[in-house]
Amino acid sequence: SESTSVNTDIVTLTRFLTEEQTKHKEATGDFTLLCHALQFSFKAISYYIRRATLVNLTGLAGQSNATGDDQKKLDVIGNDLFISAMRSSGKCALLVSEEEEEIIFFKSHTGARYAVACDPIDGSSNLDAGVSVGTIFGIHKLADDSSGTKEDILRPGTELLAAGFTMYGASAQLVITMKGGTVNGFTLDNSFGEFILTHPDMRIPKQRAIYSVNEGNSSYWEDNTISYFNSLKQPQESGKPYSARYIGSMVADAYRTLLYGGIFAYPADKKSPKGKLRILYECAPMAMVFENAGGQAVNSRMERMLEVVPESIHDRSGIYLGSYDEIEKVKSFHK
Ligand code: P6P
Repeated sequence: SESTSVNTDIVTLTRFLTEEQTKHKEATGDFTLLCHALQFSFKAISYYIRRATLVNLTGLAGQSNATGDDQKKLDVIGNDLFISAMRSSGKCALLVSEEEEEIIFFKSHTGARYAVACDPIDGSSNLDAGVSVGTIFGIHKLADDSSGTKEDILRPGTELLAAGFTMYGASAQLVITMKGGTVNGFTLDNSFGEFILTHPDMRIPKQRAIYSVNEGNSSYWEDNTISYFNSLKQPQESGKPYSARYIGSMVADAYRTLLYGGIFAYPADKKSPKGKLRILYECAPMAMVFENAGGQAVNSRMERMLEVVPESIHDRSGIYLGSYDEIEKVKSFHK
């Protein structure tokens, strides 16, 4: 009979997390349970994002959906789903969400040792255009003597236990990395309802002539920022200038940069001196993923992004994120 090569050794995220746990003999299993709640929230958000266009969520709510703006109610649904998943896990002591002005403390979770930061639906302004959006997350462990305070989350990215994102594109792609670990990509298989390991040990190419920045801000850029991007537009040793690729959804721009190489940037400028992107749930989690994949991430002062300490839970930073050699090139323009 014709042998059909069936992969019977399917690594689901559930199995991956269980195997990860066995690497830590002191593990209680709490982190694993927290990650199961995380993966549930990604599946639920993915489901609602796909349905939003079909059932016109706001329409069914009896509200006239005159403009795409109503579509952004998915921000609220995504946020509610995430909070609910963290609450029901019982393992999250506190949660910072892009959608919540204040920290959410789960007081009933006595014994919970984790602090989570997330942007439930990053890039939501693109939702009605059908552009890929995503959920970005970072997980910190509480200080040993703490029962969960703001100080537990206002930590540098070097202390993150895990970080990653899920991009809701043609399929839901989860990229996750643990402290000191590799970067692994999972694809949601809707027939199983499981995230399947499709991109083990992701490594970003050392260099690639692709740059990703909103040129619409260039009149606000500092001189060294202008010089750097202008240099990319000149023919390189290859004889060709860099290609420009900008989607305007960080998760989509970051995922392409991770796979193809190149550089993504949202520089601090005269209009936004502290930058636009948020440290806790955009810059730091992405910086951890890119460093663990062999890339780099720095702020507009060329400081290592993971060493930046946020001053407040919604603190912002300029960011350059990408291939190792591409960040070295940025640094050469910021001496
Ligand atoms: P701009 C989306 O609103 C977001 O927070 C990121 O996902 C994205 O990279 C950035 O802002 C886009 O900002 O100013 O280029 O529209």
